[in-house]
Amino acid sequence: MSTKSQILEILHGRDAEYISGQELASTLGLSRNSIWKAIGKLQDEGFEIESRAGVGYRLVQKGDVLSASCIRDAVNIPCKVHILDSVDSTNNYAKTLGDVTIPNIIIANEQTKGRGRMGRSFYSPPSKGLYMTIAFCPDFSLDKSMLVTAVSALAVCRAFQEVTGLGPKIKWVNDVYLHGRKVCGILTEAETNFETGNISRIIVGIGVNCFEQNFPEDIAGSATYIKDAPKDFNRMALAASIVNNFFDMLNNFDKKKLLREYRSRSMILGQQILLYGTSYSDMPEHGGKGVRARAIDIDENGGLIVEYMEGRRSRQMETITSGEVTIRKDI
Ligand code: BT5
Repeated sequence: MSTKSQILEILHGRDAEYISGQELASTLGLSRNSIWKAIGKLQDEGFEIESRAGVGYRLVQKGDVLSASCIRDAVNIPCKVHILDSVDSTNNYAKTLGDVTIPNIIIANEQTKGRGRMGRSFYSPPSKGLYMTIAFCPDFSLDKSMLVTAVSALAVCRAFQEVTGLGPKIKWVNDVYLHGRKVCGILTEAETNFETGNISRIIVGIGVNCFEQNFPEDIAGSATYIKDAPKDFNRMALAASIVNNFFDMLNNFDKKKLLREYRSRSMILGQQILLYGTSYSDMPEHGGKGVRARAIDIDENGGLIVEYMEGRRSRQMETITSGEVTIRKDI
């Protein structure tokens, strides 16, 4: 954990009480000058830290601090929490960790190379979103692993409901939408043990736009943030709720119930859609035109059952397990 994160964590834990520079310095084994510099950086980043000569420092507004101990306290399972100021990608970081026999939760204030699926990027500016990875060793079958992305999307929806009162929708397979725009993307990755053929580690990356209002041009028309959140909304509460809901669903796995909820949260079922493949030229951003189809149902492994509406497979049904879907706007 960086000095800044450690200081924030200590100040956060002290509520609004002052703590002297000397105490911070000896707790962290640093010089008072290093503490002073780190506090200055935090103030530049917008944290309201008051400093009073001869008394010390205090966090005026608890606001949106990311604190490992607070998250650990709010999470219902034993886990290890890593808070990072900045990282290329929390999913990449998760892959460098040794032992994840207890789940590891990695949260960064910023990602410099946030990743989406199929080589795409995920815009992750500092202090504006929740960029989190849950890394764990699954003790379950492949069957259940196939539904991890669906479980993650549902965990995000439930957490939104709990923390903000908002009811987002899921766009198959891994996007969460608010008011018709993307507010969250999920990237699920797995590492396999080649000797046993089992999945040795599951890495679930979740990116939520919390406060960003000025998106880059390419996503300005399709992305959104949590506009109508309560005043005391903060990323830690959302993170803890996502983690709790995620493990609650996996530990009390009820496939039927889960799929029922997934279907009820789906924004595409019954809709006319365009279906894109996963090869470079099929992707919409590279000129792929997509195939017209109707979204019929979600199958028991989380696959999307579609009925084609054009081409040689017109009127035929198929279950899609990967790819990209958009809702048709031309009808
Ligand atoms: C995703 O991929 O949406 C998965 C995003 C996963 C992000 C998390 S953050 C923590 C963890 N660490 C990582 O490095 N990644 C995970 P996909 O469905 O392929 O969508 C990517 C597309 O969404 C991009 O090509 C853009 O069009 C759009 N996009 C990028 N950034 C966005 C944002 N912040 N909000 C909404 N849309 C965005």
